[in-house]
This record gives sequence, structure tokens and C-alpha cells, in this order.
Amino acid sequence: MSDTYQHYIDGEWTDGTGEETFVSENPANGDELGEFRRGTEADVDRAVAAADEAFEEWKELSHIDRAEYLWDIYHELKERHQELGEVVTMECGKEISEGKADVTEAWHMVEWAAGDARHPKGDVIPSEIPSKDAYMRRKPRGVVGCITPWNFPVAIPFWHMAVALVEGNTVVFKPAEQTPWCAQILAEMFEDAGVPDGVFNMVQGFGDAGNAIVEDDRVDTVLFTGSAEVGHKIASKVGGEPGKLAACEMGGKNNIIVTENADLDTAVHSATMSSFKTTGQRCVSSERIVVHEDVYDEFKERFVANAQNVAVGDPLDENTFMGPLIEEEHKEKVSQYNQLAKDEGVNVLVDREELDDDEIPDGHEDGHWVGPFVYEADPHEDLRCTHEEVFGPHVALLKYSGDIEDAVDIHNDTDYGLAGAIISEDYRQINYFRDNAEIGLAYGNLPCIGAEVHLPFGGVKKSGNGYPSAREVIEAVTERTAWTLNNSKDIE
Ligand code: TXE
Repeated sequence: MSDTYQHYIDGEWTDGTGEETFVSENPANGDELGEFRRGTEADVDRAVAAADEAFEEWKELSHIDRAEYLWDIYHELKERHQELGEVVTMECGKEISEGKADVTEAWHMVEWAAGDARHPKGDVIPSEIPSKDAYMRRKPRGVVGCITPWNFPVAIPFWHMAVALVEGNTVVFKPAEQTPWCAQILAEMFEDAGVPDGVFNMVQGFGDAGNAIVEDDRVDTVLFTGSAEVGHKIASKVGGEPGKLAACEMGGKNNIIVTENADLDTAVHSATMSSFKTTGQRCVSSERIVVHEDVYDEFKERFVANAQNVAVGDPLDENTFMGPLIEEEHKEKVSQYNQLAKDEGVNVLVDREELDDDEIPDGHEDGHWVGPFVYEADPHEDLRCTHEEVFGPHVALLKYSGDIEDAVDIHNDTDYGLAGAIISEDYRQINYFRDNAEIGLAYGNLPCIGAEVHLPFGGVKKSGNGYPSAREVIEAVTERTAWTLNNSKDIE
């Protein structure tokens, strides 16, 4: 083992071919957490070759035999819950209950996928001709490239990989450059579980390594979660190659609608959780709260009070509600959007962008700190701040005066379509929202904050194509064969 953490390719730890390394930093205090090899195109080439070769034997195992390896990983995730949760928190800055929840979500996904191995997939589709039998079988596609972001550094890799592996594919995993330590631990778990060489490969690194996966002809499916910009590039590259598939889940500019009859306790709680948890860095975080004029003043008063009071601080402290942003570059982006909102003439209600000195814990002066930024704006004005994804605790209150149709029109007036919620006591309004909101994930009387692992997780419009996660990922990682058998001597 060298001084720096390595790639895991074909069952071996390796420095790879590149000279460069990179450092993982704790976003709460700037501490260096470890040094990692930076993967090259040649490293990806080797990883894909190993995955391609390993596929021939892996695909011959039964679903149940493949799932056995995942059960070992499931147990290790549970045993190392606290330790890995702390690593998540140290590396991506979300507070400790969220760090641990990331690990819980990972084992739920593994449990679901490994348990589902007991349900072989296929459909009987009776032939139109009585003497024939017909049915549909699923087969693995081959090598699956998994390119993942930093905000759920344990859960999202398993969203991508668990079903893909159980279905018989092999994997090349390129984790986010901000969270290589989490990825290192995941790779150790695959090694400890004795997963056959080449079935799981990990190349640490940046976008160039991700791009090498996308451009490799031997990669049959690319699963991506990350920014809209990169996701669109991947979808258009892969879309030009017949026989290759990409399922991409990108961000959103998500809304919560609060109607005139809403339970305001639920509304204020939902908006607070959805806007500020993970410091607004979830793809399902809400940056637009669309509130009916009849309840606007009361909602505003209570939400603003929460935004003034949420505890920003050391993410390892259990009393912290919001940790830091992931990196300085991202803090600058959030700060620019806060300034843009002011330049666009909104009415600022809360501006905690610069925290007071006593809010920053001792020894954490180098963290990437921001607090909530909340403003009110006209929902019918075409402002950039209310239409572009910020990915931070930057929230617009948008007052509406008409009926549910007007609220949903405002909701749909962004290029994105990932997630949204309605808080209402009227089932007709709820049903209207369910049927007309242009989103992949819709919530009624709940915070817009996550989803049960087996539900399809993805969006429409600029937010994605396909589902790189959970049950629906099966469409991207399997081929279908329509089988017809003639039981008669006559050939029709
Ligand atoms: O994402 P990137 P970043 C959004 C959010 C955030 C922005 C940027 O708005 O501010 O994206 O975040 C790899 N070919 N979300 O920079 O760049 C990269 O190395 C192939 C929303 O983290 O998309 C990493 O592994 N791969 C999102 C992964 O793609 C490439 C969560 C994501 O990086 C590549 C995170 C390329 N050309 C950010 N360039 C969500 N849906 O929750 C980069 N990568």
C-alpha cells in the first residue's frame, strides 16, 4: 500500500498510471482527511477491461448467489454505522444525524436489492396463437458505469450499484472527487465481502475519469447523479450511440405549495426541513415556497423565525441543524445568487450569509459557512434567482392569490421537474397537484426531502432522463428478450 489511497481495479489496490494525487478536505474546518490517487483514462480503460472480462462468469451465477455478497456488505454497513456516518459528516459536512441516515439509506437499498433476488424478473405475455408459449426474460446488459455526486456519498453509489450487481452486471464506480474517503470504505467492503475480481472496480478522480467511462465503447449503461450541466452532456453523448443507455438524475428548482386551508404547523415544518437540511444541498431541497395570500402573513412570520433561528455549526455536534457548504467555490456560487436576488430587486427577509463570529465553532474558522437567505418575490416575474438552481439555503417566498390551478402554474414555471410538495387539507387540491405538477417526485402533506428507497427516483424536464436508482434502475441495467416457443408441428 502506498502513502496515498489507491484505486481498486480487478480485485487489487493500485496506484494506477497517473502521477497526480488530490486531497479530501473537511468542509467544516479545512482539515485534510486523506490523499488519493487521481484516476486517468488509462486507469478507467483497465477497470472497464476487468469489468468486461468478469461479466462472463458473474452473469452465470444465480441472482441469489450474487445477492449473498451484498448481504455481507449489508451487515458491514450496519456494523460500521456510527463510524461511516461520521466519515460522511467529516467529508461532506452534513450534520451527524444526516451522515448516519446516508448509511442507513445505503443498507436499506442493499437489503431491498438483495431481498429482491428472490423474485426473478420476467413476464408471461401469452401468445395470440394457442399452440405457442411466449414470455419475456431479462438479462444483464454488461458493464455499468456509476458516476456519483458528493451529497449522498454512501447511499447514491448503492442506488446505482445494488440492483445492477444483483441483476448480473459488473461495475466501474467513479465517486465524487469531494468524497473519496467514503468511496474508499465502500471499496474495502466489496473486498471484504469477497466479491470476485473485476465485478466491482473503483477509479478515484475527477470529471475526466467520469468522461472516460462515458466514452468507453465497452460500457453498456451509464448511471449518473449530479449537475444538470454534466448530466445533459452525458445523455447527449450516450444518446448518439445505439445500444448504449444512460439514466441521469440531476437537480431541481423545487417548490412547496401551501394552500389557503393548509395546516400551517405541517407547512412551516416541511418548508424548514426541505429548505435547510443538508444546507439546501439536496436535489429535492425546496428553493421556492408558493403560499396562498390568505395564510401568507402567518406562514411568513413563522418560517422567517425558523430561518433566523436554525442552528448552524459543527456538523458532528448533535444539536446542529445545518453544517457548512461543501467547498469554497460552492460558497461563492451561493453568495453570488444571494447578491443576484438583491440586484433583481427582491424583498430580503433573512440574510444570514455572513455568520456572526460566535456562531462559528472554535477551530472551524476555515469552514465554508453560510446561513439561510430568505426573500419574497413576484412569482410572475422572470427572475434568475427564482428560476435557477442555487443548491444552498436560498429560499424565495412566492405569494399567489388564485386557486390551485394558479399555484400549479407557478410551480411548473421552471425548466426543472424533480420534486415538489403540496400542503393542503383539500383532497381535490392535492389530487390536482398530483396530476398536473410537472415532477417525478410528488409529496402531499410531507416535507419534500427524500423518498423510500424502492420508489422510482428521478425527474422530468431538465431534471433527468430515466431512473438511476432503486427499482426502476432495472430498466437501464437489463435487456429484455421476448421468447416464443412453438408447441405444434405447424409453423405459422
Ligand atoms: O456536480 P458534477 P458537482 C448540482 C448542484 C451543484 C452542481 C455542481 O447544483 O451545485 O450540481 O456539483 C463527475 N463526464 N448537483 O460539481 O460536476 C464528477 O466527477 C462524466 C446536484 O458536484 O455534475 C462527479 O463524480 N462525469 C446533484 C459527478 O460527475 C463527470 C448532486 C457529479 O459532478 C464530468 C450534486 C464529465 N464531463 C450536485 N464532469 C443532485 N442531483 O443531488 C464531472 N463529472
